[in-house]
Amino acid sequence: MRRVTIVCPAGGIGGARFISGLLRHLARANRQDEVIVIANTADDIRILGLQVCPDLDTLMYTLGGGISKERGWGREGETWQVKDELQSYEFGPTWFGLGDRDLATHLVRTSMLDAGFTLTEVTHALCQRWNPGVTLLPMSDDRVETHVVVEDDQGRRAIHFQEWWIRHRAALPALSFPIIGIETSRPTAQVLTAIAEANVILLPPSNPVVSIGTIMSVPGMREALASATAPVVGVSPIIGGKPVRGMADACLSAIDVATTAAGVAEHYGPRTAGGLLDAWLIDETDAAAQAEITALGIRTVVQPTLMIDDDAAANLAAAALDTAESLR
Ligand code: FO1
Repeated sequence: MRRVTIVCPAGGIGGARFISGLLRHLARANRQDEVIVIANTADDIRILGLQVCPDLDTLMYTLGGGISKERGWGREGETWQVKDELQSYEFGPTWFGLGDRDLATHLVRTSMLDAGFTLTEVTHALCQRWNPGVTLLPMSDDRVETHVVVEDDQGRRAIHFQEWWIRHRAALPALSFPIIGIETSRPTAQVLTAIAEANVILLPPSNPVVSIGTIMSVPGMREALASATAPVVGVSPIIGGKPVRGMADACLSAIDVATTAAGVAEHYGPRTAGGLLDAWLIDETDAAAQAEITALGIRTVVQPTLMIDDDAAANLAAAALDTAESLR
């Protein structure tokens, strides 16, 4: 079988689990295909002088075997000496957990960025150690940051996405998600080439607003996807009206999108009308929505989408890949 190039725009935890399942499926089927991951970087935060890239690191650690399975982010076997020492100094945002092992990644990244390397070059260098089994590309080398406009007894203000996500557990109602720097950002040349040369494009069940949404907000990205020859198949991150993990519901309600498999499909839109999707995988729980989504012009496949274990993730990825290949 000819080598297939599979491109996955992805966020952190959900994206990493799906892509890990995809690699497992390809290995199981003894296929030598190439997987290129376009990672969201709008979650990034500069903290204590260090550039932290949560989605890039979650993908790199998960696919490279270093992830904390319990947390879904950060390193297995992590220690927190530096964090405790900072707390003793009452210094820095104590709500952001920087582990001792994880800090080394941020020190290497920040030093290389300060030396003038691009985030793409830095990510490539870090992956020399982790060997994630994919080509891991930041969506852009330009600095972009998702902030959240909230309103509470302190009045209306914008806080960094990570503060909203971690410190407030997304419980502060979000009024909007301004992405600082997005207007002047651009996809990297490597990202545009990957999309143009892809045979298949898969959208994992990542957060549709602050992961897939931010990737697609980079000027030129949606156009690149629209003009790609590859079919685009997405997986619903919503099952039975609830996000599988994380707090996508808080994000979706903030942009007036229904927290349903159909709502997200409509938000992404059919490719035939300038949207993202050729096909959409929904869980059996949401089978009743199949006709409604198909009527949008999006091929809809009912398939278990809960990645309860590695095999479930591999089966889901296989179904998405098979659906895409049936559309080629
Ligand atoms: N998530 C938390 O819930 N608490 C944390 O203290 C935390 C620290 C952290 C440090 C580095 C990193 O790469 C990720 C971290 N995350 C933490 C997860 C992160 O907020 C999320 O993975 C994404 O940004 C949301 O998709």
